[in-house]
Amino acid sequence: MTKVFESDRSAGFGTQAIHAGQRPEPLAGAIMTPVYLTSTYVQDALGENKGYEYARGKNPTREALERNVAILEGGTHGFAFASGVGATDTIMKLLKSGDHVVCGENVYGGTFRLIDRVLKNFGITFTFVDTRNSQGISDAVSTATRLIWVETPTNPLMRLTDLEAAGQIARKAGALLVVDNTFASPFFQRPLALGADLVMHSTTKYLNGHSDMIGGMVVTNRDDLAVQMQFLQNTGGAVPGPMDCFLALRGTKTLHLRMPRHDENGRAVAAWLAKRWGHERVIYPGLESHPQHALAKKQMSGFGGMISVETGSKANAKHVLDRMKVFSLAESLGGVESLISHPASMTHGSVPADVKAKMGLTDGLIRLSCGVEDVADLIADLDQAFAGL
Ligand code: P1T
Repeated sequence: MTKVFESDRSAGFGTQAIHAGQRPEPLAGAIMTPVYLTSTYVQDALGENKGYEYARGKNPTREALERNVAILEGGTHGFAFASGVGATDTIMKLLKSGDHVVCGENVYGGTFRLIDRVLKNFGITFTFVDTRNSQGISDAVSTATRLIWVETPTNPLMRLTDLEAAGQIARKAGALLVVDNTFASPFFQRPLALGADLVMHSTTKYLNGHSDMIGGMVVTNRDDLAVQMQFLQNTGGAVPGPMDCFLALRGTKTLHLRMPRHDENGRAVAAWLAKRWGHERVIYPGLESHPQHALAKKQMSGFGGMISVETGSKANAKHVLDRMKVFSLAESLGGVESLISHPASMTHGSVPADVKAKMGLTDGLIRLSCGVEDVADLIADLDQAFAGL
């Protein structure tokens, strides 16, 4: 099981981002954690080994990443997965037939698809609620509820859940609170400190930050859950390869440098869009016009680079998307380069039309992931793309 080095806890976030979970490699002192490309480990004698038996169970590169992200999230144990969805799938295997889950109605489309097309077939029931309203979460809880799943801010509607309130509801219900912290990253939001039992990430996004791998992560500070996650990680086997772990680990070393720039660009682009297109059509928790701006300021230390814009129609969305030059039209987010997407047909393409309509995800919505380029270029790009609208 990958437990953090306790000595890493005392440092500041930037020092932790660069060093936590890593020690100079013992053979030559290499400062970078080696990529342990191996499937197995030679044993000293029958029943005697160096703590490593087979690489599905443990890999030193993976362990360094797991410790690093666990520390950044303020947790004690980390578990890396082959994708964010793989992490979600593994968390759901903590459940059994008959269990009930309260889930945010607006979650990543792949999370919804996993629930709707796969997990429902295993006798687990789900109630989808608008988790902006804590009372709604509470009302959905039943005696069978074992897990509350929230994304905050949500993908793509940028809605927030009051994590302290959700944590209290979960504790009262004897259920686990799981928070998908992908959009905020641990630099801006630490769900474990606010009452979450498990934090989940698509490592693919801000943690890696360079759009060159797919990965997932789960962090907890509960020893009992860590034992179960370790068992499920090894037993389910959705583990990342060591090269992807190396890339993610290299990415986290600059998380504290990248996030303030994503945030700075996000704020400037959101302010420009609000002026150009109308405050009510620009969804960014950092804008005072965002209905949950006060909560965002309370539980997040920054707002990041994700912005959604209601263009009013699919034709308007297409007008903008087809003209972007610096922003690339692509799925994903959180990389150094700016991306733009059409959630209704891309990330949330597998969500049925009536479900999208209920949560307010329209064909006119576009989503921006502001990268770390020069903000003047991002705004100029939007200016030319919105021309004519
Ligand atoms: O793509 P993967 O690493 O499997 O992560 C899934 C996932 C989980 N949670 C959130 C909040 C996510 O945004 C994602 C992946 N999202 C995209 C690919 C996207 O463009 O929104």
